[in-house]
Amino acid sequence: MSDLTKKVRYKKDGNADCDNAGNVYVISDELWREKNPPPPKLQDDIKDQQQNAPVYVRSTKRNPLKAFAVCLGLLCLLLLIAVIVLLVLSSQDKNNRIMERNQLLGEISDLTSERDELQSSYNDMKSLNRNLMQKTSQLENEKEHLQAVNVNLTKERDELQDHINNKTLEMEARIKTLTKERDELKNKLSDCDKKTLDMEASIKTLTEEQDELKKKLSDCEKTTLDMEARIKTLTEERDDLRKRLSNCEKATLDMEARIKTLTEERDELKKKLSDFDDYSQQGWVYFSRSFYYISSYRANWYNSRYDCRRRGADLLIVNTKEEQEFLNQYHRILWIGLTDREREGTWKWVDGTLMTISFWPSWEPNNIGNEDCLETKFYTDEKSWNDAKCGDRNFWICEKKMIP
Ligand SMILES: [Ca+2]
Ligand SMILES: [Ca+2]
Ligand SMILES: [Ca+2]
Repeated sequence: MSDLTKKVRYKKDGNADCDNAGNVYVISDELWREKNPPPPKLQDDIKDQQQNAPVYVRSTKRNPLKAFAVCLGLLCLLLLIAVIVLLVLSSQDKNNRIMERNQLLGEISDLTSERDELQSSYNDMKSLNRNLMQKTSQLENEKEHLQAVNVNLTKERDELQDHINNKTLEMEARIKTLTKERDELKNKLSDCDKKTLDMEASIKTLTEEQDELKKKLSDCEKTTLDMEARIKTLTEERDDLRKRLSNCEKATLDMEARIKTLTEERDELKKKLSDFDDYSQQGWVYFSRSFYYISSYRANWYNSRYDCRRRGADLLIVNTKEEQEFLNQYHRILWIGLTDREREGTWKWVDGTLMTISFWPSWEPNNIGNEDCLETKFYTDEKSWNDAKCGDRNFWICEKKMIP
């Protein structure tokens, strides 16, 4: 078998064409069958196949050209197999030896190159080994350092783990607290939402009330403006009425004062009228706003004045030339109300006023024997006055001034 395989490989390596290669496999199969006959069952099958062959012969007989071509091919195949067998048989030994030598040389060359490669690899391995040793030493140092670091890290890890555990507990407690607070906040938020809704409703209600109040306020302001205008008008009317009232009151007061004055004047006139009646009935004479009374007997100046005062009057005071002429009409020596008893030469009327108008004759007053009271001794002349002694007895004339 191995020989046959070699033969076949040689043919493949010898650049034989594909048809020849197929023939080689057929020949090798036949040769293999010669050395290894099939079992009886298989031989029977082959015989059966050979017995079934006439089926194809019978079919070729139906096509003469095809049968001829098959026969020709078979003949060529047989010839080619014979040539190849001869060539193989003649050059097989020589080629085998050359091939074996070449194979040996190639193997030697391969081994040499493999040795060189192994040597190089060995050197590389040695270098690598040194490097590995150094690396190992470094790695051991690093390992020790890493172990120390590992210890520290383990310690730190434990501490961190404890810290984490503590923190975890704290965080859990805090989370619990926060959860509780969150629930409370949720409840508060819910209450707040409810309150917010209530407040929104309240705000809406208040807004509506505010709008309503604004409207009322606007109406009120309008009403207020109207009222203010009306108040202004009423105030003006009031001021006018006050002014009129003030004027009226003033006029009333004036009228009252005037009425009072008139009443007083009326009462005074009534009294005067009554006095007129009384003085007229008592024999008094009216002249130029005064009543005059002439005594019916004689008396000194003092008693004469006393009598006048008793009658509600006083001795006559000469105020005008007309009154002096009226006085002289009686053609009597009469006491009148002029005296210098208080200070000699200073003549005063009985009402205390100084003498301003006088009707002395050129030789009077002479004050002979201390003459201090005035009498109308020279009644026939306008200048009828004479100073006489107050104790002398004369008629006298009283004056009651009725109208100032
Ligand atoms: Ca008089
Ligand atoms: Ca005198
Ligand atoms: Ca005299």
